[in-house]
Amino acid sequence: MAGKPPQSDPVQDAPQVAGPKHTAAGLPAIGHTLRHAQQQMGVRRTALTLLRVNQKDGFDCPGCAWPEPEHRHTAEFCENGAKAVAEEATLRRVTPDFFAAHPVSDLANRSGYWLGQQGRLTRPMYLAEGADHYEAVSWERAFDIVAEELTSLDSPDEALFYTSGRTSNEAAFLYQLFAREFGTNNLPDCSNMCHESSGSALNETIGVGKGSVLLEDLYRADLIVVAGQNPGTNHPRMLSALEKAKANGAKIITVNPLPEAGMERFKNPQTAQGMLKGAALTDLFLQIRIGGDQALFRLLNKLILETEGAVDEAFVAEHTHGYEEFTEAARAADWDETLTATGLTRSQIDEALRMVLASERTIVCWAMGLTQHKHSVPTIREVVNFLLLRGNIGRPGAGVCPVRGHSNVQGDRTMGIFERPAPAFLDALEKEFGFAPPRGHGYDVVRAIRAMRDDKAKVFFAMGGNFVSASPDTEVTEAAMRRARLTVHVSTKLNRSHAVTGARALILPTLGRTERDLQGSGEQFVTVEDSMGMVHASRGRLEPASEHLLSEPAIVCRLARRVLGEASRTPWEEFEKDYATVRDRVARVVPGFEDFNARVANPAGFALPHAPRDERRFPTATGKANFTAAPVEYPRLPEGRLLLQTLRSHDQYNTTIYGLDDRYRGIRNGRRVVLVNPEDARELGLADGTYTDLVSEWKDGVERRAPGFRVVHYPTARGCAAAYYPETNVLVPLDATADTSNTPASKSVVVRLEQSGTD
Ligand SMILES: Nc1nc2c(c(=O)[nH]1)N[C@H]1C(S)=C(S)[C@@H](COP(=O)(O)OP(=O)(O)OC[C@H]3O[C@@H](n4cnc5c(=O)[nH]c(N)nc54)[C@H](O)[C@@H]3O)O[C@H]1N2
Ligand SMILES: Nc1nc2c(c(=O)[nH]1)N[C@H]1C(S)=C(S)[C@@H](COP(=O)(O)OP(=O)(O)OC[C@H]3O[C@@H](n4cnc5c(=O)[nH]c(N)nc54)[C@H](O)[C@@H]3O)O[C@H]1N2
Ligand SMILES: [Mo]
Repeated sequence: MAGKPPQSDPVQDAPQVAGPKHTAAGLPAIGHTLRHAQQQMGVRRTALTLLRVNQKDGFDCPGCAWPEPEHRHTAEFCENGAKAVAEEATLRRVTPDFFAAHPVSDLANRSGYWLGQQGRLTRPMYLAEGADHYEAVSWERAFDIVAEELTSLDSPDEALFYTSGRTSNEAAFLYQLFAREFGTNNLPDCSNMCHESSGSALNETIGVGKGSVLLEDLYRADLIVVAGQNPGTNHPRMLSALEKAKANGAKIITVNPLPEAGMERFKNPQTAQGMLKGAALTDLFLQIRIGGDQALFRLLNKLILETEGAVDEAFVAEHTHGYEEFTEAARAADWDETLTATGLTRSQIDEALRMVLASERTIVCWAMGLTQHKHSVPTIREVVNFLLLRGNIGRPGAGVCPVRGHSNVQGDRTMGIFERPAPAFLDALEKEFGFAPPRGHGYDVVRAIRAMRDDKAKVFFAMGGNFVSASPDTEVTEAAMRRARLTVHVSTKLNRSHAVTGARALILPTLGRTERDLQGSGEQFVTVEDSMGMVHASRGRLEPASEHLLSEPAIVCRLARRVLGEASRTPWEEFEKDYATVRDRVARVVPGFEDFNARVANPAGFALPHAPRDERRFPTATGKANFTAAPVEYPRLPEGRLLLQTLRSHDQYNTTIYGLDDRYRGIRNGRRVVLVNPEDARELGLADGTYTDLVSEWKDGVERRAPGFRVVHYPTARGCAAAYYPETNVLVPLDATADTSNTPASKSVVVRLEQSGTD
């Protein structure tokens, strides 16, 4: 008996299913782009705005962190970039009248989609203790409220300063400076939930927590492995780069439990030929079981070791450490166990090996499919082992390529948004600004939630993002947020974090990337760093959504003056007036930013130094690139259970829902779907179209339930299931995190499917 979807969601969630598509982008994508953009912005504004995305004198696309090609087309059409822009440049507005009409209790019952559709925030809004309506307040009053709460804490460590990844370098630098002058390293950020595992693994093994390839390297590679990533939806411009790499002779191996449209076929909307034919990007598709990647790479490493002449011995001898221990572990890799862990066949792995051995220059790209598991850090370390074996780091056309998410998430970390800052960074801050920064480690996202839950943190301040929806274990997180004294969100759009609040709450509306930023010294630009460590300027041109908006740097500077007062010797007023003065300080504090202002004047921007890439120097504890030898792990499933990954549809940007379709996966008009392999579904007795509850099972014995998901028979790997985030965050236990990086394991949740209404 099929149950019914819950009626509580005001959005009519009635999924229709047509089966997966094989081709991504092309003309239909352009059509969708324009339709979506015009609904939000109108025709004229659409044309003017989209023409400025990623142009030399324009703004950086607020979508993903994929780098710009050197020769930028006018409007390099990217459907999802355009949606991100339209979402921000929309003409819809949320005014004080809106809040008068909608009490918070009402907002808390709305879907994230509905909240986002209301438009741009226009005024600072305050929710007083016990009140049910936000009311407009002046900026002065808003800063007074934050100051009142911050200065009455028993310790600065009772405050949390979260950052999402759209924040510019300038705002991020000021924000961490303020938090540290205030006295805490509690700077959790979205990266904790995202590529933290990559940073942890790369820092330890190659000494730099960032990718080691530039765009040119992709064009020169012989082999590109794309593992745990869905570029057709999340990094569409990457497909053009892969297409170019292929034209230059590269082969591509895709490792994914799902066949994802863009990797199968890609129609490049920039070229007439690409439009007509569409290229198959993937040469070998390894449809892996969720969490099987470490086992796969371990076995490939064993096979490389067993092949005469396959190891780059000169590189290994000169540049690496830990080879003996690693080879011992790798030689013990077992075929049978690997086939079980990966669900692959022997001939597929043999074929992969042939391609690996035929390649002199190999790049491995990855995203959330590798970073959000319990054993993510050892998995990424195994990828590093794989590349080191054949000397594939610090050589043109080769290297590690973690593909970042938010457009400036990498830059924010470079600017010091980190709960565990390096002592050298704090020394530099101390020297430049003449205060003693706190030295103890702060809370990351998961620890911040626990701290609020346990009343150890009482003020939550967010520079962007949507903390309650993005975080794991929604019910736990929401209860934790509600315990706070004050929650503050610097935001462009309304989201659930504005409705699930502390005793008091503030919404501080801010300028987006697309908007003109006028300060005392004139029009400002900001800077961002992409996934490949290129830094460049971003300049908004649109009229701000409201005359009451302040820029993120201005908000931080005014707040800092109000909270820190005379005690701070930092020239906050000057920083607010002229962002170039902020960049002058960054230049003196952050290595690689020497002459920042002069260099960023070059429209192409500049590359940050990367010792392993540039000079095969590995600034690790051993002074060499480290091989590692962790035991192989993979998820083991109890009978009748599936391993659920929580992922993005084609119509969302993280917690921002653009629409209810996932075109490439053939799903329309609904998000409460769970994709299940037809064989598994048959064994579980779940016909396509059945409504089920997803129930997550974790060792704490707590039952976490997401009701009313329509089963969709879908060609995912056996034993695996997929459903969208954030609807399924309720299923991810707070304590289920990656070892070392503490990233929520949102790609490996053990679930059982119960027919809705049966129990
Ligand atoms: N349009 C759009 N663009 C975005 C975003 C967005 O929401 N919308 N989000 C941005 C952000 S913050 C990020 S971090 C990135 C996210 O970019 P992605 O990492 O591409 O995002 P996900 O949707 O989480 O997709 C995870 C992919 O990994 C695969 N996968 C899952 N588990 C495994 C596994 O165990 N092994 C392997 N090999 N594969 C696995 C899934 O099938 C899926 O293809 O995109 C950024 N860009
Ligand atoms: N289950 C599960 N959970 C996940 C993931 C997953 O794959 N599965 N992915 C994780 C990942 S990779 C990430 S990065 C996090 C994302 O976590 P967050 O970064 O916290 O979430 P977003 O949805 O990107 O934030 C959207 C909000 O940011 C605000 N915003 C947009 N632009 C701006 C701006 O320019 N300035 C300011 N101040 N605010 C702005 C808007 O108000 C909008 O509502 O979620 C994580 N959570
Ligand atoms: Mo992310």
